[in-house]
Amino acid sequence: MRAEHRLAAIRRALADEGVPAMLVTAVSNMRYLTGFDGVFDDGINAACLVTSEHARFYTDARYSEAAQAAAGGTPWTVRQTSGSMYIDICRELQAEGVTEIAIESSVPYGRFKFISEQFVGSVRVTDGLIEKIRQVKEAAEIERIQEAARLTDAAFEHVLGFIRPGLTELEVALELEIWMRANGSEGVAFAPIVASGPNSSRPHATVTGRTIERGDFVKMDFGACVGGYRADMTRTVVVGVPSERQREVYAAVLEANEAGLAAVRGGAAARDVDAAARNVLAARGLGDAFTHGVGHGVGLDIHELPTLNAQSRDVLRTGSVVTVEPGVYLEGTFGVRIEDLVVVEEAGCRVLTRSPKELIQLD
Ligand SMILES: [Mn+2]
Repeated sequence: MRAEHRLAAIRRALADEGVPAMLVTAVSNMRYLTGFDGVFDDGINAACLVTSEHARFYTDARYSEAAQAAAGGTPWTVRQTSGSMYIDICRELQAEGVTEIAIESSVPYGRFKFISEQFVGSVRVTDGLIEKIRQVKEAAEIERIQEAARLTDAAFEHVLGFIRPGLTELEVALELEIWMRANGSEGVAFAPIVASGPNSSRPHATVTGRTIERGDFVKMDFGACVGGYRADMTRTVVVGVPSERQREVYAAVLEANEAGLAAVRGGAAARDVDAAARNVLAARGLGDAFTHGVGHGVGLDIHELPTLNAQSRDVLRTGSVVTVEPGVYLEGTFGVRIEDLVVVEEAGCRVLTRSPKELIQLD
C-alpha cells in the first residue's frame, strides 16, 4: 500500500517536471520509495528506477534475497546485477526507448559522469523531488518516530540517574547509546552529543574525555531509531547548584523553546517559528548567542525538510515532524539548548518529546 502511494506521488512529480524516468540512489530516498524493511544499510549497492510503467530495484547478490522478500506484494521488481549496475540500467532504458532521465543532485560527480557517458539520451539533475514528498509523513511513519521519541525520553530518564561528577563525557555518551540499543533502538539516530562545562558552548561539540565537575552544565543531544525513523532531543542539566547566570540563561532558552513551539502550525512560515524563538533571546541581549536555525525536519534522515531558520522559504505542512531547538552559546563559559520533536498539526503541534524541561539539578 505505502509503496503504491509513494510511487504515485513520485510519478506525479516526474510528470510535473516533464521527465519520463528517474534513477534514485540516495539510501533514504530508496528506502522511502520502496518501503522495504530489513534491506538497507549504509553501504548498500542499489538503485531504484521509476518510469510511468516500471518500478525496478537493482542490487547485487549480497542484498537480493532480502530485497526479493521485501518486494513481495509490492509493485517493485528486483533485478540482481553482477557487473556494473549503471550499465545494466542504461541498456534496459535504451531498449525501452527512454531518452531522458532524472537523477538526484546528491549523486557524486564521478557517478554522474559515468551515467552521462553510458546513457544514450539526456541526464537531468533534480533537487529535492523525493525529499519534498517525504516531508509530509504518513500515520505509520509518525508512529515509528513517536516510538523512537519514547525510547529517547526513557534513555534520558535513565541517564539522569547515571551522571555524577567524576564521569567523563565519553562515559555518559556510551551509557546513552548502550541503553537505547539494549531497549530497542536500531543503532542510534546519530552519534550522541554530551558536552560538559565550557565544552557546552559548542553547539555540535565532539564528545571528549573531559571529566564532569560540580557546577557544570551537561548538554545532551541524542536520539533513538525505530523502523528506520529517527528521534532528536536535547536537554541541558546542571550538576550541583547553578549560578545566577546559568539560571537566567536557562530560563531564557526555555522561554524561547516555548515561543517557538507556540508558533508551529500547518501553513506557518518556517522563518516565523525561528523568529518567535529568536525574538525572546534578542530581548534578553542573547540574540547573537543563538547561532543556528531553530529547527529541521526529522524522519528517515536526522536532518531533512523543512528547514527552520531565518532565511528559510519553507512553509510548515500538516504532518511534518520538526524540531524546535533554540540555544545560547557563550564561548568559553557554557551553552544551553532545549530541543523538542513535534508533529505539525493544522492548528498547532503535538509535542512528541515528553522529558521535563525545568532545570534539573543533579548531585
Ligand atoms: Mn536537532
